[in-house]
Amino acid sequence: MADDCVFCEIVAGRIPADVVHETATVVAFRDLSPQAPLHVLVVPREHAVDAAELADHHPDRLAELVKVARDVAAESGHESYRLVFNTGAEAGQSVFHTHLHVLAGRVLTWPPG
Ligand code: DGP
Repeated sequence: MADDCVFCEIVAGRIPADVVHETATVVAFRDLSPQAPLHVLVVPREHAVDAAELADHHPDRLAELVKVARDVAAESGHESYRLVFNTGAEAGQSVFHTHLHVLAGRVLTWPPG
């Protein structure tokens, strides 16, 4: 657990969140600022600053994030969904605890902004 990490606090249950799916190693909860009808963040319980660090230390966890994302989308009735890891401040990362965005429920354009 890292000091001053909001997602570590959510995983620990010290900050409330709308949790939609949990496993022994992963938690999925609704984004505070949804950008689509379904916008969920899937996070590992252990702290890693980004997806690459998680891949270095817990490569199996990356696959679990994707599988939970698929299950969350399916549970909401979505076959199509977008998965995003913003990595680094210039790419839009604002919380430095690995999180996979799951977006669905509207037409998603490309390229992203
Ligand atoms: P990113 O910009 O890729 O680091 O995404 C961080 C997301 O986290 C952003 O969409 C807003 C969301 N967020 C930040 N703080 C909280 C919080 O306390 N609770 C929830 N549910 N989401 C949060």
